[in-house]
Amino acid sequence: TNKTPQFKYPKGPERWHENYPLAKGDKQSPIEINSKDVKHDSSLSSWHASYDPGAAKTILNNGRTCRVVFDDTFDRSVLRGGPLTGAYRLRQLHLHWGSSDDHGSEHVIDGVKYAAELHMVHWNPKHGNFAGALKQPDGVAVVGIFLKVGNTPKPEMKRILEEIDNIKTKGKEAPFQHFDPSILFPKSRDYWTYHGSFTTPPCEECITWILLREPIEVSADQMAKLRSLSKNPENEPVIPLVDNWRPPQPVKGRIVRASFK
Ligand code: SG7
Ligand code: ZN
Repeated sequence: TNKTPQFKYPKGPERWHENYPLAKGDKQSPIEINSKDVKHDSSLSSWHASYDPGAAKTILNNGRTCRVVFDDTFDRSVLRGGPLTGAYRLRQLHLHWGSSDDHGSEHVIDGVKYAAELHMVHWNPKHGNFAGALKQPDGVAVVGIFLKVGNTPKPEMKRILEEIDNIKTKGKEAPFQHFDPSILFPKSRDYWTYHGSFTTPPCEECITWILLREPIEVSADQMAKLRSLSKNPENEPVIPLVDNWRPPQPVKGRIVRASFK
């Protein structure tokens, strides 16, 4: 029969290259960042997000992550500055997390794995549409924010976590309107930047990564809430949606630049 497979890429990340050769490319993500190898670049300016709360549309569980989708049909919510040329449109945000608080992030900083990593995905409208942008080295910009478990959790994460119960299983979607994702940014604008790829197949090498140095805090309860999502569709045996991160890939001579000393 031609039943649709349950997972698009059932094999682990170490075997993705068998079907997606780009996964063994020279500019793959995530990577491990060692502060001693980073190059401070005083020419790196600060980045600015100007987001329209009205652009938020829906929140969904696709069986691999929890994602908030934004209207990107015009320059409504945009990211500028930093390593970027021109304005990039916000398309979606999503998270990666672990099965316990001591791992879950994709990028690793000086050996530290955070409990989760939030990605805000933007694309360069000079390439016409998102699909076109994926084919260009300057096509996409992702802002990465680390989530760390602590005692002063960020109340701003509440809005997303409140919706978790409405999107428990794969394929569920709920309205998610009037939301300004810039409330999720940490205080400091300091960042690392490098050229890399999507962290899921086909792993296109089109991303300017902007990783924020300062993590935001979440509570252990908030992390547990995220882990209560399921990979399975409704009325099927429960498979917890956890450990949806790709491990660090070879740096292959790339230079990571820092906006700070
Ligand atoms: C998540 O990460 C999803 C994907 C995303 C992928 O699995 O949010 O989005 C969709 C539409 O499935 O892939 C093409 C794309 O945005 C990889 O994004 S990431 O490199 O920022 N982690
Ligand atoms: Zn991601």
